Amino acid sequence: MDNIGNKNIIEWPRARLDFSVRPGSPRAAGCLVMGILNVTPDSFSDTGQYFDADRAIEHGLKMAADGAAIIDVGAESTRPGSQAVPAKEQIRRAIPAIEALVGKTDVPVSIDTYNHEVAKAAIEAGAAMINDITALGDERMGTLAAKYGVPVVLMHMKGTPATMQIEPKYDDVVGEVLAFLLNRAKKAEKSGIPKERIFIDPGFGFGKTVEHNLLLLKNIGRFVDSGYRVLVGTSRKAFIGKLTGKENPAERVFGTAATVALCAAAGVSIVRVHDVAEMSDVVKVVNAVGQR
Ligand code: HH2
Repeated sequence: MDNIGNKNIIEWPRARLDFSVRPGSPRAAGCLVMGILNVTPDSFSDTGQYFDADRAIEHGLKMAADGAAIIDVGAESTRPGSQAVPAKEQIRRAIPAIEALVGKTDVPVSIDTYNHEVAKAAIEAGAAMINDITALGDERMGTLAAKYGVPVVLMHMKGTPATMQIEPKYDDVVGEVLAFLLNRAKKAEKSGIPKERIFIDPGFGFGKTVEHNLLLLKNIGRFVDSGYRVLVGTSRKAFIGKLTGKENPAERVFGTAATVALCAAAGVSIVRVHDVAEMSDVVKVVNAVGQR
């Protein structure tokens, strides 16, 4: 990796992330866990469990206690076939949970949105990172991240959540997704976001068949080799259900663990998961092996 190779710690005005396997270790960079907090009535896995602000806050704090290095708050489901939620409603859902979590835990909070108004409100409420599934599809998002000095996650998606799973096609899924992400990452740098604050994410399940997801997972090392830090979100997704025969997302924990272990072993920096306690154990073991 160039530029970020020896930096196992990234710090910015609002927070810091330490990727060292052993704090202070100059050698190995390990994988961190991002916990998913969906303040939504209709997410594919949580299906409204944390729509109530108090329950969302309680769950966020539990994920922090279970080992999450970041809590990712989302106020709009982007499951296949879902419709967009207006910014005002996303703000109404997300801000109370963000404000409470920022006050009650040191674990940084990220906002999962592609809407710059929602991201701005979240940052003003104390969020420290932006997770954008459209990879700065709206350029105002890049300007915002640069202005506040917060890291961004740039994710690949083919189409929109409403249409993305209708026969997605690629000639070379790995090459095309990687080229798209590198292009967006360069744009992000041009808008003033330093390279070490950019994470790229292939977007598992976002306009991808089972075959596409498997090829991306098998070749995740190519994304790591790009020189940008990589974030991966496979947690409980449909392709894991198809491979294991588990229709209920809550039963996809072991399948998810396999993907998390593969990613951590390949040098992925962050895994975005529902099952924080379980996946923290997975990354602890893989990180310890990686340090040898
Ligand atoms: N996946 C989901 C949402 N946000 N962000 C990134 N960076 N990467 C992902 O893979 C990703 C994401 C979808 O999962 P979830 O939040 O559990 O479901 P829903 O969109 O139904 O709320």
